[in-house]
Amino acid sequence: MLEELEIKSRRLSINKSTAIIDWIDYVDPSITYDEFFSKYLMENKPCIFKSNITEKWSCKRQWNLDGAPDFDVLDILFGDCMVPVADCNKKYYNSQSKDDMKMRDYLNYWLDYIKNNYSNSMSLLYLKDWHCPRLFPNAPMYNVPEYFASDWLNEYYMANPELNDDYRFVYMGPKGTWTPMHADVFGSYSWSANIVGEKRWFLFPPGQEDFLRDIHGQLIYDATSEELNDYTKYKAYDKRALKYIDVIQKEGEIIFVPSGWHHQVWNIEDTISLNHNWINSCNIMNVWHGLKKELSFVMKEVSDCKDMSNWAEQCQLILKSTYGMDYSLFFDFISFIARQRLNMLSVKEDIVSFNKYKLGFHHCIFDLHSIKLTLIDFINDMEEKSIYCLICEKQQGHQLLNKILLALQSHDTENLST
Ligand SMILES: O=C(O)CCC(=O)C(=O)O
Ligand SMILES: [Fe+2]
Repeated sequence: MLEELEIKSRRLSINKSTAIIDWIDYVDPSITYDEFFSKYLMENKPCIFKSNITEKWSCKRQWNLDGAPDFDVLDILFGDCMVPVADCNKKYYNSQSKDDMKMRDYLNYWLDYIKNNYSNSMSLLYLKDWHCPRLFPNAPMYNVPEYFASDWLNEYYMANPELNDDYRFVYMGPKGTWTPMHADVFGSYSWSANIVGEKRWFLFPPGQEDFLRDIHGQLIYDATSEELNDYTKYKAYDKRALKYIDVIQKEGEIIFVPSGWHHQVWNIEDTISLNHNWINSCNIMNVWHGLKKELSFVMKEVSDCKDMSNWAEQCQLILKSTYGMDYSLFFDFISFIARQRLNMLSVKEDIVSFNKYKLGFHHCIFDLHSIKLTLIDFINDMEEKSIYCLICEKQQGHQLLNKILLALQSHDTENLST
């Protein structure tokens, strides 16, 4: 039996900026989906779910042995797999240098590192961004909690396996491994659950990262670095004005990281975590604005070649390779999500996420409403930049918009429209 993901019939608040807060709420998994939706997703506010939320997960039973990673089990399950590993002591541009290695070799390194008392004469290796759930679809691991189940990004990639991608990851590493300052891909949300161990998080409300940029606009790599006190380089840094959350996430807890919040993360114990990046009706506008901003940036960077006949195409290529998404992919993504919802209304086809949840009617309307607003802005932008024909065929954007408008109209959504 599928559980329904439903919200109250409500308005979408647009152009609402995130409040600057320096505290984080702890929430109990007795919170309703609708309450989480309005309090945290719509408000773009972080929170931590208490550890009973992961109590029944099979990976907790299997991978965690008395609060430490069960190395034997991990070796049996995944030993032969190639995994992406970052070297936390090697900076590569504004990230860590990464390589692939065999899981068995990684586990042996980890055991060796513990045996050597976490000696800093050894490398500090962190297995991260591993698409474990996609690579081992039959291994029972976890149930996505309902709060995170309206997940368009994974809905799109899981329904299109030929794209060979998704945003469901496993991270694991010894005490001391860390992730430098960043905001998540495409301005997505993330949720992260500790299966073993503890993490320390610095979370910066949107805009606060500007205090941490150097005179060239480059974001600091490590927010604890002494470099920030160099006024000639970090002129915007103001220790007393800077607002951020400094919190420890314990074993079993899940942290919700909102859209556009920069963060830096340390494993303060040997830690294994699971995380998803996700996009839905509440942050799709942020994602779109992020993409638009990035294209403007690319266009400015290569403005000296504007006379080239295929300049606009080249800009899209650069956007895809540096940002991971271009306008065509974005259009394909929102079109897919919209079509699923239009089908749900017209031919009553269920939208099922993570084999467990089915989208409720009001949720579906809310989703379509947010796609409508995004699509209007997207079409305007393509027309302004004279790239409509480059991104979609004929009147594809307008046709989709019309279908959405008609569907919303026929489902009597007067009270929802802005
Ligand atoms: O756990 C980490 O090291 C980083 C996780 C992260 O950045 C995220 O979940 O968004
Ligand atoms: Fe992140």
